[in-house]
Amino acid sequence: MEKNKYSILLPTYNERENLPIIVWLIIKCFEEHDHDFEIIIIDDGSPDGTLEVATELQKIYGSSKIVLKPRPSKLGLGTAYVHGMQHATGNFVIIMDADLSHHPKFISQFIALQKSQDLDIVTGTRYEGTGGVYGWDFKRKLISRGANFLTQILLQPGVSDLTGSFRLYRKDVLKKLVDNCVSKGYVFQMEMIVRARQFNYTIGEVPITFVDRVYGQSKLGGSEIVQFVKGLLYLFATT
Ligand SMILES: Nc1nc2c(ncn2[C@@H]2O[C@H](COP(=O)(O)OP(=O)(O)O)[C@@H](O)[C@H]2O)c(=O)[nH]1
Ligand SMILES: [Mg+2]
Repeated sequence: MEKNKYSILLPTYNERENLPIIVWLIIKCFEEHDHDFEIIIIDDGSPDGTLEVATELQKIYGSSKIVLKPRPSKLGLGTAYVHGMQHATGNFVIIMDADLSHHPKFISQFIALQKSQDLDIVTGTRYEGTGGVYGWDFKRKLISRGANFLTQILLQPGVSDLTGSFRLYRKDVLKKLVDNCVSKGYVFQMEMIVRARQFNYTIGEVPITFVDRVYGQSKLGGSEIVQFVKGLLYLFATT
């Protein structure tokens, strides 16, 4: 049997403090479990010099492990994933935030679950079992819960965390989903799961703890919430 390779997509915007730590943790996780991997960093011209830090990391760990696919300016998270995916050489793709909200220690559980049930997608969940959210204020928790609750009612996707962005995909499955997704921004994560259900892909869930970023600023704003509701209603009307 051919060995699996995992391509980890790390989109970054102003993550110079977080990047060395997350990269170190990812590498530690993969070396412990002897999985083949590459980390693809998609930096969107971060003014804080994240790309220079990434270049240093590439010198340390080598260009087969750290792949740099920068873009000149902040073009958004959705297209950052697409851009990264186009350069992925693994047969599996892992998507996660670079701000340490997603701990790489969960990746081995994602991989084990995928293998045990031959799944197409494994998604982290903050809303099942031992999963949880730490460091968010009441408003942010309410928004996330509300978005998940609304989506559960309208679309019944059968997955407990629809807005999370810590996931593992078979690469061909991810490609098919991306080709069929219409939304951009935060609603994109939810649409991916809804489309996956449409195509009858198998989805597993691993409880994760999500810890709010310590360094830097979140990019969630009011316009993202409006976009989410619009996208949700669009999917409700069309699927
Ligand atoms: N390449 C790229 N990365 C982005 C962009 N916006 C956010 N990110 C990264 O995407 C991840 C999630 O963003 P974040 O602001 O933490 O979102 P939040 O956790 O939902 O508040 C982090 O690793 C960010 O650095 C963008 O426009 N381009
Ligand atoms: Mg974050």
